[in-house]
Amino acid sequence: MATAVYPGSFDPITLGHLDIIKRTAAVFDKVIIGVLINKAKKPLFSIEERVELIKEVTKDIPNVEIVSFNGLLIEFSDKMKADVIVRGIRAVSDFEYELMMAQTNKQLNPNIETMFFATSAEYSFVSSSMIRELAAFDGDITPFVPEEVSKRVYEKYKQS
Ligand code: COD
Repeated sequence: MATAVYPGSFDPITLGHLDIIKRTAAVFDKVIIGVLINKAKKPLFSIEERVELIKEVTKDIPNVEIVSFNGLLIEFSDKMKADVIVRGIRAVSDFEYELMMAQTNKQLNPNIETMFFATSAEYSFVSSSMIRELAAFDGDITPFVPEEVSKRVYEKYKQS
């Protein structure tokens, strides 16, 4: 049984993330979505809110599990008994950081491979930071995130 960890901040989850999750779930027996707790800057959504949103938008994918984590990704992946860490690549600009991370993680634990999924063309420019910025200025984020997520993002900015 092959298990993949798909880690990220998911602040918030976008259709780009969801596309990678669906494609990973089609290849691996089990996908653990690892949601990072400790971020240097304050996230828009708390860890509980991010996990809840991911649960909601992945509820129809049976082999997905959502787990929050703190500390090193490679240690979390080992604890989850993962075979592979999955990352999405949108552009060459993603590649340098991803390569460094993959090589560091391989050095720390040679038993866990990193695999890259190329973004689907329609989501190649979609990122959580772009969603937050658009929403902060009341731009239309509905083409880029699941409906439940767009509602929650707009609510957040109305509250602040
Ligand atoms: N299309 C395809 N892929 C996408 C898209 C899109 N539109 N948007 C995002 N993705 C991919 C990203 O490339 C990434 O692979 C993944 O989805 C998650 O993205 P984010 O932005 O939510 O999350 P990141 O990249 O900020 O997550 C970083 C980690 C939490 C994985 C990282 O900081 C980490 O592992 N931290 C723990 C400490 C650690 O171990 N550090 C690494 C030491 S080498």
